[in-house]
Amino acid sequence: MKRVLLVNTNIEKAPYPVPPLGLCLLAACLENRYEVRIYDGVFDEGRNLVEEVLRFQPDFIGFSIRNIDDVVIDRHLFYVEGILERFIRPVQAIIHVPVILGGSGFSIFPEELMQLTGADYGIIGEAEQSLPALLHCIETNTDTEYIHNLVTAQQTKIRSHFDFSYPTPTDFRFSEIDRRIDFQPYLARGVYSIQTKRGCSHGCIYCTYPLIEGKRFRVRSPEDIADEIEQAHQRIGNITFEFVDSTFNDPKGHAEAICREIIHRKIKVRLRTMGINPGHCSEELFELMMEAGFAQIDATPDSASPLVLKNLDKGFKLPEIEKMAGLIKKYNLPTMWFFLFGGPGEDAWTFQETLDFIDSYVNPDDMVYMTAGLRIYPNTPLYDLACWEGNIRKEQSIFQKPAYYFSKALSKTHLDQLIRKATETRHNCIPAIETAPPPEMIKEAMILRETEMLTEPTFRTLIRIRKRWRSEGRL
Ligand code: B12
Ligand code: SF4
Repeated sequence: MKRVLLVNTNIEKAPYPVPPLGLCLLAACLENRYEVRIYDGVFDEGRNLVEEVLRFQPDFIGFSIRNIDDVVIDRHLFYVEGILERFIRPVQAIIHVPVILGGSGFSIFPEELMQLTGADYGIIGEAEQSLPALLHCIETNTDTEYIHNLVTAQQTKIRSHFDFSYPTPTDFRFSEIDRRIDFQPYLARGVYSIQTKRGCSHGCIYCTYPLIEGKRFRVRSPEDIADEIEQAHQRIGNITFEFVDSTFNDPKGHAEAICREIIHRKIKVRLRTMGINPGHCSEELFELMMEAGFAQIDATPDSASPLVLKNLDKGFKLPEIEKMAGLIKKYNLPTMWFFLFGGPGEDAWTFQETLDFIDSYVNPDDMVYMTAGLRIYPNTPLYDLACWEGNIRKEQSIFQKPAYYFSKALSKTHLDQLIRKATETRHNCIPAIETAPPPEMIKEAMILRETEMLTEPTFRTLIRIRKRWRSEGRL
């Protein structure tokens, strides 16, 4: 049996360490035909990778590139240099086997990463079918031309030629993350990631998700999802299960069906999810989510200004966000809100519209992250708009030096001032750059949680400490 080593090059541990779900799913697809091993770089950070390669002697090596940068304009962490230094270069120096790239970051910037790394192959988007097909072609020395979304060192095709429609149903397997990597370090701060579908058929102008996962929803059955959660829960015990879908409650009825299956089986787990679409929120959804075990959600309306929502092409309107906020309050479901300021048409007035919404509708116990500027990604409508408005030039690279979109009517400086002022007077509102609280605050939160045996999400404990520090003049 030939050997495949899959390397997770992500060492980011904020806001918390995320296990390499995609690599585990690929390992599940390959393991019948290959001896597969995953090297997880999150905690080891590349220190023992060379040793692992020498021991395992792989025939193929796949590197997963998840994050390119942190999307925080005033901090700008560029991860790629570290990925080259810690992972790719040391391996290329000791072994000459086909090197394959993939992952969500890679899927956004394939040409740049192929050139920079000198990799032999890359697969854009999901790879459950393409990766086994590629390995087979390499082994049998047959033509790779028909492999879905493949790039090669010789032919880093123009991205617009790629197909994001994914016509065939996805071959969803159980990731069994805890069996494939050392899951111990994740038990303290981590989560068990679950994907219930792929793709997003909405068209928010800045968003890369439809480019990475495809432009239509492809869902798993609720039974399959519940099976996966049930089995992982039996193996691991107390861990939070987190849904990593683009939006959890899309398409309509999907989230409700998953909750019903979990309730029906009496699975007692702690759940949380990113992306709740205000468009599909109902009393029934919230009731089911509470009963199924949701302990936290992320609400990402981006704006509460009717004009900006329309210009971002969010596909929902202010009354739907107000309804969602009402349900969040009614069910007291801990929520992290995310607002993205500076989009097309944003000005001081629209900024105030969103602030008014926060003041009137958001539970003050919930966290609100305020981001200034929208990261411009290739192949998005925002990219075209930014070129047209002269914000960026077509020949300009936005890979290593990311470009951010700011509305013509509100400069970055002015927007920063508005955000600073808004966050100074609201203890639960935080500028995006401060996503990691000061270490002393985290320490205090941990002590408080332990002594008072708190089970609320940590952000709620942090909000209370922030409020106190503010009143004591420590913040
Ligand atoms: C869920 C998510 C989060 C969650 C993670 C929760 C969790 N439990 O995992 C949270 C909110 C915490 C988060 C945080 C961050 N995220 Co995030 N996140 C995502 C999201 C939506 C899905 C990731 C995921 O799990 N996908 C499901 C798995 C199954 O897919 P996958 O890993 O991509 O794997 C498939 C393919 O990519 C491929 N593949 C993967 N590896 C390999 C390797 C080889 C060799 C091959 C051939 C193929 C291959 O095959 C796999 C199976 O089909 C993506 C966007 C997206 N739609 O991809 C952004 C995304 C990855 N995040 C992004 C960023 C920037 C971040 C943060 C840095 C933001 C911040 N400043 O906090 C942090 C970093 C956190 C960390 N510790 O790394 C960016 C990265 C792009 C960039 N600019 O760098 C993305 C792409 C979103 C975007 N802006 O476009 N994130
Ligand atoms: S709904 Fe979310 S995932 Fe879908 S396009 Fe809009 S921002 Fe992206």
